Amino acid sequence: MTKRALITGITGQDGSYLAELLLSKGYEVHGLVRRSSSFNRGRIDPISEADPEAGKRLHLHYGDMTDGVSLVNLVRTIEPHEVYNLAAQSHVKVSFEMPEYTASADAIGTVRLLEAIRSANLECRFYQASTSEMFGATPPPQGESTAFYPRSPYGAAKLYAHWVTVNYREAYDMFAVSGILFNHESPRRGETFVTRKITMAVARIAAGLQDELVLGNLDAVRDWGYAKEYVEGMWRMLQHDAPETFVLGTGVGTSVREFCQTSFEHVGLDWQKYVTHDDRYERPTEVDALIADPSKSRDVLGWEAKTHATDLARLMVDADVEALVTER
Ligand code: NAP
Ligand code: G4F
Repeated sequence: MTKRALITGITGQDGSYLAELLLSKGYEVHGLVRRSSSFNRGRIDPISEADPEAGKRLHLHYGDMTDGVSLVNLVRTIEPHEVYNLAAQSHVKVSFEMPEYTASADAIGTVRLLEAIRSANLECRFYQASTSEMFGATPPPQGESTAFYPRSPYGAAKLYAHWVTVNYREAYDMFAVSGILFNHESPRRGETFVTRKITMAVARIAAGLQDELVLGNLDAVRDWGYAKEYVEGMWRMLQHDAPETFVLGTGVGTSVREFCQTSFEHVGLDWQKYVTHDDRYERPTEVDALIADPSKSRDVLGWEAKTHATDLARLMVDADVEALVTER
């Protein structure tokens, strides 16, 4: 039997890697896409171009996490065996500027989707893209039983989504899984997240196209892993024999400053000559340090991060250097 999966957020970093993974496993993949006045399929169009046969099993549908009717109709039409809820307003700083929209898309959007599945009476496994931002001010290491203390409207919205996922698991016996993922990056990372902002700037500075990189807090510590590896962890969570909550991370903390240093050094440059500071990139409340305790995922799912921050920075710089060469 061909398994059908529905991915919300398929046009994003994780959605595109997950779609590739599921197609490579023989799934029929359905993706929810938002209507946009400009092109927003740059991460997924190459999937069908690279493998037209797999592309025939990839289907895109318009919808929005803020529009419950579109979710109900989609779930009833597709009757998916697995739903991966990756769609979100995922930028922490932006969530301070758009708290209400962030809550609607990230928190209420999740319960809209869970209700769409429940009301359709489907035997369907559900994955919720939860985040280490939910730990916020609680010091590391952070694992499945660490107390939550979100520090942004994004973190608070995701915490609601996490708890409503756990509640639907307990109240309705749904196979609803919450994957609490620490930061994961890649050459497909959005350009306003700090790692990609740094690696793109490094490539441009090395090519003589830019002379400065303006950043905010350099002291923040994050547990940065490689997104391509993390989508395998999401899939494993839904293949496990019981619905649970799992943390994915590398277990290694790296500061923004260190990530900068590694990225600039990779092209033979001294970061201190190029990086300047502007308060506009600071947040009203910051999350100082996120470092995972990923032992449950290792022991139960056999999942382990292979790529850590140093190699990740180098592979992202290489990709951005290469992209500039191709562009020119
Ligand atoms: P991303 O690149 O920002 O992708 C977000 C996706 O959500 C995009 O496809 C976006 O569509 C879609 N989206 C946003 N608002 C929507 C709405 N109202 N209705 C429908 N779709 C909407 O995020 P990501 O890095 O791949 O992360 C995937 C998920 O994991 C997110 O939920 C994020 O919060 C969570 N997460 C990420 C990390 C990380 O480090 N990357 C860590 C923990 C958790 P457009 O392309 O049209 O904008
Ligand atoms: O790259 P960031 O914007 O990622 P952040 O806030 O950790 O959130 C990401 O990871 C979460 C998982 O923990 C996800 F849930 C979330 O969706 C997103 O993917 O910022 C990382 C750190 C922050 O401390 C920030 O203050 O970098 C600091 N930073 C310093 N200068 C900057 C900048 N961040 C951004 N985006 N831009 C700067 O110029």
